[in-house]
Amino acid sequence: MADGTFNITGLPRPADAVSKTKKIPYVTNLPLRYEISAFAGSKDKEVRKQWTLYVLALERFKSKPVDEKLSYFQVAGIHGYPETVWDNAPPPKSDPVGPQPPGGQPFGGYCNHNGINFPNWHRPYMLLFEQCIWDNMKDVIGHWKTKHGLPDSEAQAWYTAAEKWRLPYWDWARKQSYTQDFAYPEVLTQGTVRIYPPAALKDFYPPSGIYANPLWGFSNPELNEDGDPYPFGSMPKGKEEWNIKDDPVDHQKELPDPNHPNNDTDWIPWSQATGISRYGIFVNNERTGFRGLDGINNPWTANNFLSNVDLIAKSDPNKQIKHNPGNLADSVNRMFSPDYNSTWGQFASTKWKNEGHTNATGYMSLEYIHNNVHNLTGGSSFKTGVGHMSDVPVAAFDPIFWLHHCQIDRLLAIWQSLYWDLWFDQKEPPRNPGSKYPNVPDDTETDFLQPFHDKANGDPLTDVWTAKKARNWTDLNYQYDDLMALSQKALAPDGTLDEEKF
Ligand code: TYR
Repeated sequence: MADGTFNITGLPRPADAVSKTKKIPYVTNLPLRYEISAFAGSKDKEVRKQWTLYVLALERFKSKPVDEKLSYFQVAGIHGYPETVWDNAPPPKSDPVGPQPPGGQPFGGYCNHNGINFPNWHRPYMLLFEQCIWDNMKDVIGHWKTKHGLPDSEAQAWYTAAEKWRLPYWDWARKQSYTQDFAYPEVLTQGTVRIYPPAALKDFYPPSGIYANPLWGFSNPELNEDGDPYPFGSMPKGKEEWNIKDDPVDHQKELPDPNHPNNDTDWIPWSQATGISRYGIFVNNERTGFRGLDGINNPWTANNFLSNVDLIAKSDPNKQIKHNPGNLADSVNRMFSPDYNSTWGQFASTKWKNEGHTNATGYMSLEYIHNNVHNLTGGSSFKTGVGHMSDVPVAAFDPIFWLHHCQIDRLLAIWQSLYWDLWFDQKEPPRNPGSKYPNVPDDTETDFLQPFHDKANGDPLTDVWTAKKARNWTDLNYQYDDLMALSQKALAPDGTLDEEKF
């Protein structure tokens, strides 16, 4: 049908992968999604190849022009701004105008928030990103072969490494060894990284292996005649439809808590930014202007916030946490506890809480913890520095977004391993008596998760991923590095499946 849909497939399954699925997904020999610090710091030769390819592929992906469908800019742009059509899907939602009632999603773009498909929409989104990086890895190796004469035999070892690569995650609920506390991954504090390109190509790379860190930021790939990036809101002639606008922050103005850190400004000048910032944007005196719009990182400020648990409670606009929330690890622990969450709706999204489905303990949903980490990672106050990660319409332009959301997908997979049957299990309960919240119907597992297509050249309206299609992550040919161990509890000592445990 219609011209061209992009097929989001999941990367290929290795020939030696064996499915032992009974009920809970269990497939042996699937390639692993690693924690970023283990990935970046590995001494294993094959993993070093993967790391090198990842760095070079991410750099290549980020430099693609904004009018290319498979550019970093457009893939990140699916989430919110510039609110343009992607892959022939129906147009995304526009920014709502004026004060918004609670419930539903107060943002434009394709992303799903405050709905029970929040974790499921982001699953094919990660798959698309993984596939884009992987395609760029292959291009890097192809380039080495054709332009730099890398021998076929050597290229083959690199292709093999690429086949087994999967997206890394940032486990922000684990203390980082370099600070002994909750913090950015160490590699996010460094402007440079070490890579290990083929020895035959050593003349083309710095001899030290020291290379610009593509996780450090993202600036507009559209460059002016001096080679400097245009502001995201002033794309060159012919590319204006990709302009990024300012966020009027109307949704944040409606927050009931006047002390919410986002309430100290009425707009964020994203159009003027030439690159993403982390705790980097400040208001000059009298609000005559802003500084830090050219991509400024303050990782040590971020680390201060991430390790300060009180902030989670303070930045809670809806008072979802009634008791001391503990630190990030405690939050995750409670999220997985049946005392806090006993249905899919409670676990998956802020929506249930926002619409008045309270339980005795109060609870922290995956989305709620995720929101806090977004704000803590990017910075959401002009007093201490604002960053893209804290604002939904632009968050995905920051490369750390993909590490954070891979972690969200991992937490989803852990929930599924623990409570496979708690999946769209709840009947929508009646709203609390007197609830002022509108009765927005819950998402379903067959809702189309646009704009993610599951067929090449398919029907852009119907060949679309759904929660149901993406439920079993092992069908998408990845496993999390520490989830095999969890699944292995179901294996008998001789390695066969312990039927009793399913
Ligand atoms: N700003 C949002 C809040 O305060 C959190 C958030 C930020 C959620 C970026 C998603 C996102 O992409 O709730």
